[in-house]
Amino acid sequence: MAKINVIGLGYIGLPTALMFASHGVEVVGTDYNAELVNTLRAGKTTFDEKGLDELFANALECGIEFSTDYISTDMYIVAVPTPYDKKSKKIDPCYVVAAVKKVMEVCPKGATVVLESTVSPGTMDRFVRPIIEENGFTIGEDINLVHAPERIIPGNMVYELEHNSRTIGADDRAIGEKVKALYESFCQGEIVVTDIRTAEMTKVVENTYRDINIAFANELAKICRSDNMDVYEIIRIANKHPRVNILTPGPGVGGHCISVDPWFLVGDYPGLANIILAARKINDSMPEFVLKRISNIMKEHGITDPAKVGIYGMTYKENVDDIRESPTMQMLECMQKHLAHGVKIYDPYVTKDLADNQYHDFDKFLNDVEIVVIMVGHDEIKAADDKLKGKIILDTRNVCKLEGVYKL
Ligand code: SAJ
Repeated sequence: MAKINVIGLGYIGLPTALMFASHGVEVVGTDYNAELVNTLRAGKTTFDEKGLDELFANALECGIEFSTDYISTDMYIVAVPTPYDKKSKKIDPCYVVAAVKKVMEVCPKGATVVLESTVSPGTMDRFVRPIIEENGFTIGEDINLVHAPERIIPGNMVYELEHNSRTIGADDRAIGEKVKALYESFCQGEIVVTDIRTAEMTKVVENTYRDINIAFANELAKICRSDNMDVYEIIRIANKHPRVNILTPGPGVGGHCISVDPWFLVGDYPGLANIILAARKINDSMPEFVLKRISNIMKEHGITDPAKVGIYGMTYKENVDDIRESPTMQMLECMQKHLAHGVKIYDPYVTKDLADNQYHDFDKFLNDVEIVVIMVGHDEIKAADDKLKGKIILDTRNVCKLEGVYKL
């Protein structure tokens, strides 16, 4: 079995490295963040994820190593963030570029560089190939290039790593098949081999499809709110049709994937990516929509003091600890603009102080507020109907079963 160097030990790189290591592949995981590497070396995982601790223990037993150094080997898997530039909406490839440059410093001839990070179509051609060539390597002869975008969903990563289908994009079919065989060490799903540009576009399309579907649900929520219809009941019934599958409305779309990747297409294909842009705008408008709902509910109950409002949930979705692009954080920003200071906030998964008036105790939080705004449907709040009795509740996730709850 090959020895691989996984570059980037975040939400994707770490579980992937652990999975390879647990299935007979010799793995060194590399990250430039020394604190993160030290934590892993001390035997601790760096984020909450179902099954991750067990997988970590297994990988340690199998000999996985962690380092801030890149190592010389014949297979690299790069899983670093790919943000977008807020102004141009185009991909910001700085982390990918930095990682590939570092790989070039240590890799021997014949090595394969696999990029797992999601990138806009053409990124490999525009940004990655030139780095390899600038280092005197001929692609296809000295270095093989592969794009194998990840597809795992936070909250169910370990299961999905083993069971999802995957895409492998390569210039050369034989190299694609070689990398496919490596992933088959743990992946039981179908692995499709294609070219790099198709793999790049396919991944972005998958997340964009989901963003558009959620935007449709969110737009329906707004229409239904304006004319007093129950959006959840309507979607529930519509979805009984064998060819309808509408997703669930919510307070916005967060995370580092669905709320980011569609922008790549908007940035690169202005004038063509129209539905995609509209969907992004609808989803980004949801935190402000929730804010208006809060303000109307306060008026209805004669409440003027924002300190009586408690926001439940800061993460971008349920049962994860990731707050990137989270609707709650977007709403807090909006509140600052409207000078609605004083609201209280709590999330069982967020232990660091990230906002004013943040609580770390659920009961204390509930005790101190009159209105509870459910922004995230963590298991904790789903099981808390008894504790919520007597509160005014705005449930943006449709998880509370009590009577008289306000919905989106
Ligand atoms: N959301 C809704 N309504 C829904 C579903 C989601 O409002 O019906 C919201 C969530 O609350 C969250 C956001 O959308 O704020 C995104 O969450 P998600 O669970 O839909 O997706 P991610 O971002 O956690 O993971 C996605 C997945 N992509 C697809 O399902 C097509 C995952 O498979 C990808 O691997 C991941 O992006 C990624 O890394 O690209």
